[in-house]
Amino acid sequence: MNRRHLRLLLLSAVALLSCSYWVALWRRGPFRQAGSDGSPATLEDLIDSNNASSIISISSSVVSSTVLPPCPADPPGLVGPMRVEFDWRRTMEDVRRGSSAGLRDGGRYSPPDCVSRHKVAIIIPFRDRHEHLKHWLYYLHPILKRQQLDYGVYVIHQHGTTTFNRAKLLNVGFVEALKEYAYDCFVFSDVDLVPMDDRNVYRCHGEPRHMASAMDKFGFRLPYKTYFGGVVALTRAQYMLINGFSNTYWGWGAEDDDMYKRILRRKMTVSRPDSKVGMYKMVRHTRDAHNEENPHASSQLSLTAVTMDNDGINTLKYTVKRIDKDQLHTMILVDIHGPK
Ligand SMILES: [Mn+2]
Repeated sequence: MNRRHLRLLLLSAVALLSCSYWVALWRRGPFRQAGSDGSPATLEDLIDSNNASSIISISSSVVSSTVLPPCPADPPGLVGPMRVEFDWRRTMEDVRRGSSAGLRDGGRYSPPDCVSRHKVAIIIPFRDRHEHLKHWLYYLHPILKRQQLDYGVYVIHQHGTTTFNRAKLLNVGFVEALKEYAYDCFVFSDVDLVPMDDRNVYRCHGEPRHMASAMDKFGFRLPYKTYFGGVVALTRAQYMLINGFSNTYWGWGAEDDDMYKRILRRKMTVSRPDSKVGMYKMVRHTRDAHNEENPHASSQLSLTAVTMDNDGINTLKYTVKRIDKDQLHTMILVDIHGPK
């Protein structure tokens, strides 16, 4: 069998797999998750070995026939509880030295020795918090690598000085990340939150995940039972089911409560790590300028059920001003058309 035959054989196998995947998806309905209804998780394994980039790598590296195995379900290199100190003498050079190994341009990474089970875009809403971003990058890149994720870091930088809109920036990040790669999971994280236990894996689950379940500023527990702030993870399908997040919460507060209400409204629940694994340390800071408390929050929040279908990913409008690819992250400067 010569090289061309082998290639043909491999390509047809891949085509067959992708056909059966779409048929299986069609039979399940658009928003069902593999495995969540008790069925075997083999569909997810198929999806992992079935994306565009692995097709390319199979056909181009067939001579050496080094097809990577899937990564283990439990990443073997995790260390558990970690000490987190925000050392103000830390420089960006320290961060690059400690964190850039194995990273591709734009803060992209995939494990060198196995095919990750999770394609994760990490979306960080941002304005004028470079000091915090430095700490975040310093701690998170090594953690995310140990977690064997196929990931990218997207910093969504709100242009101008109009009122901050966290949830709308997260919507922008979702769309912009998908333009680059077929991510299946999205972790939406504040820039000042660093996990204190790497068993809190930055991946998605069968239900939307609230990851920051024990922040230091709330005494390492939830401030209230329905809290959904700080760091959350949703699959692409979960996110689409709730029409993304609201675009209309200008200023501080309640946009995360709106997310929670959307999730309940779509008959999903929220899962969380326990209060040990879910521990987070927040960089101490004062309230930012141009992020005053949203005076309309409570009236907006009382209307989520009626507004959510017409306020979200289907009504999102913004203008990208520039995209910068650093080795540690992709920075997207965006005009989100704030109120005058
Ligand atoms: Mn904060």
